[in-house]
Amino acid sequence: MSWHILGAGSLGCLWAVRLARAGVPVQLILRDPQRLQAYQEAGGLCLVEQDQARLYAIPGQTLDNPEPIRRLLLACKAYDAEAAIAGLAPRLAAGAELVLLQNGLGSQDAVANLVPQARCIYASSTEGAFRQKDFQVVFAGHGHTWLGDPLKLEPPTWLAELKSSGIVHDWSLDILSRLWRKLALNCAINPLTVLYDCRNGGLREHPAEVASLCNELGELLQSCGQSLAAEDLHGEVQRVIQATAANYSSMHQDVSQGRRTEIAYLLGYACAAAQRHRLVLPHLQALHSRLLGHLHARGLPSH
Ligand code: NAD
Ligand code: KPL
Repeated sequence: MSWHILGAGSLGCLWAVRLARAGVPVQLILRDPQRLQAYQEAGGLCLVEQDQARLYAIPGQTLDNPEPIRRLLLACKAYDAEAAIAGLAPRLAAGAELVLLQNGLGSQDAVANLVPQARCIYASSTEGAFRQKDFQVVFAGHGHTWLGDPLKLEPPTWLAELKSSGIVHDWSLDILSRLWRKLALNCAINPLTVLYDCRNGGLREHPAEVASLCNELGELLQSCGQSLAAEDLHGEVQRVIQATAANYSSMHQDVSQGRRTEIAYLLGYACAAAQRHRLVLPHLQALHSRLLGHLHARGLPSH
């Protein structure tokens, strides 16, 4: 059975290439005929691994191609997910399965609500890839992907295909806990790196601020029924800061390159959840306001 992959960006390319070279049929979905033409002129997807670039001529098609979709990897940013699925919904076959690769929280439920006929599998990934130019992606960091379905514990039949493709993964029986934990880590680290314009390691100069944020995020996780995700959050944040000290966070990279951030699905989502639970989290809320101001001053969207 064929995989359709929407989003010829970093993670979309990384998945497409690995599936295709393991012999799994893949179709890449491009936004419109102009993008499809540009893709065809490029001759396919180029993946750079260990400084070696290789071109993979994976077939492409546009969003409005009539072919039914049974397995879809949604590999766009969280803020594009709902619109992308709205465009594809008429193509989803009965019993279609979707893998949602978006970081943060909020977009997955929005997508699942739009397509109740499909099975939505949520993913959380620590793999790293970036686009060097259109249709050329660098595999920058090996990592792990957790997949899970908040509504159904049974794993899908195609996990073996991921294994044979070298996509290191585990089936998670509590994917929401994984996504909340990652969201909390990202909220404790990424916005501060933007505001202090520093690498992750620069946050070692601001231990009190990091600790206050971790306390409040822990309180939020507890109130949201995510006590497992709250366990030793501060300890893990400190370990991540140490282990990734030389790196710029993904949000720092987005802002410094003038790209839209996923703030609404990270800190925005956390602050909205706090409000729903009537929690007063002054450090988290102040951080959100400062970050919104920072984005506004640079002409970047706040959603
Ligand atoms: P990206 O911006 O590199 O790629 C997204 C692609 O989707 C773009 O090419 C965009 O044009 C395309 N797209 C958006 N809407 C579309 C539509 N309607 N039709 C067709 N194409 C459409 O993004 P990415 O870095 O691959 O990130 C995807 C998600 O994975 C994000 O939520 C990100 O936070 C998460 N993530 C990324 C990495 C990484 O290393 N890149 C790691 C972990 C998690
Ligand atoms: O995931 C990250 C990111 O930069 O988005 C880390 C390295 C964990 C920092 O929050």
